Amino acid sequence: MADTVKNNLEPQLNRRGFIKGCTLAAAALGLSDAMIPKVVEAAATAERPRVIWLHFQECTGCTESLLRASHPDIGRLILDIISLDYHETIMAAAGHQAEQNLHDTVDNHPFILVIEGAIPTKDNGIYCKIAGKTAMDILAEVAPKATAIIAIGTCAAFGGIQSAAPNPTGAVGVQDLVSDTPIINIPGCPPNPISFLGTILHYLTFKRFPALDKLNRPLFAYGRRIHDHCERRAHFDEGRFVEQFGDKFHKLGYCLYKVGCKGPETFSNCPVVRFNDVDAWPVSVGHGCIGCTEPNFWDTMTPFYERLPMIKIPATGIVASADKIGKTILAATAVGVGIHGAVGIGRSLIKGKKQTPEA
Ligand code: FSX
Ligand code: SF4
Ligand code: F3S
Repeated sequence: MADTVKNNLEPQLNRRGFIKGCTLAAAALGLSDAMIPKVVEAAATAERPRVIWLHFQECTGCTESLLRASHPDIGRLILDIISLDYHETIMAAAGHQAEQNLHDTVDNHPFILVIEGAIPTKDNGIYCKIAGKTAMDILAEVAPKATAIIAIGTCAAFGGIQSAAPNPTGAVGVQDLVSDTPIINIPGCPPNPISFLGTILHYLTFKRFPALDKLNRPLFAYGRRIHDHCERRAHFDEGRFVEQFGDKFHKLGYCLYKVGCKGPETFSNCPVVRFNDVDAWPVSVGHGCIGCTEPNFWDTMTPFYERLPMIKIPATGIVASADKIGKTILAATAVGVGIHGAVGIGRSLIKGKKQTPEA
């Protein structure tokens, strides 16, 4: 059996890249510089956890962004610190040999299960089959034997685009079908690779998974709203908005709220960790956040280019349309601003189904 999936990606990281990747992940985890040697040591010396990676209903963007990112240190580091025993996209094995690899690990070793993609449940799950079995059956067979499940991407976490109305295949996220195995959700469509890497490195360094929110998302990556650490926030607070894409306010870098930014309702670290080696994120390049880390965002965050309808100022009871946002109304309070969409995204944050290991 292959200890690690043979693949045709780039060669292993050199020492400099290894340390750089660990340092980036440690920063994303919110660890102090003093902890970096401990993270590096854990990554270098720990027994590599076996990982089974299953693909169901998805676009494979999660894998592509993770392993072929324009930040090669991150993708290579992930492959260096885990033993990837089964991964349909990059493994060289095929057919019966691939199935044998899967069953050898599942039946004989502890392993972390990574799920990418939603699971269709309608008509007994016939809309996604691999090796003659439905995704539902494969999940039911493999999930109970896993140490923990990492649901990578919004599809695996919450159903994603497959579950958007009218959800023709009855697609759901992993946590709707699995109840007895700890689940860590790493949503995003696709998610930032650093959030996955940080989760694995936390597990290697501290022997436990990071603390989670009520939606089973690691708090280090999903603990704060986009809006609360956005570089355009000063424009929002001063009532300076882009009115339409391409206008003079867009060129001046004003707030994108009126052209649909869902940052006020979205929990993610995008403005801080940014993406790839170009150090950009959607809002920094002039596009609003579409809320891709939140459950049901294809339904609840659309239309993507229309603003959230109402703004509430906590402690004052003031609720106003975006047109009235500005110095005058914000001067009424020093406690901050909450945005409330018509669809109750905020409410969904208190409806988590289960808790998994805490830090
Ligand atoms: Fe889903 Fe992953 Fe969106 Fe795609 O494969 S989270 S469709 S970008 O990337 O599962
Ligand atoms: Fe940033 Fe969007 Fe909030 Fe404006 S509405 S400050 S662009 S997150
Ligand atoms: Fe997604 Fe919004 Fe970040 S769209 S990538 S959560 S900025």
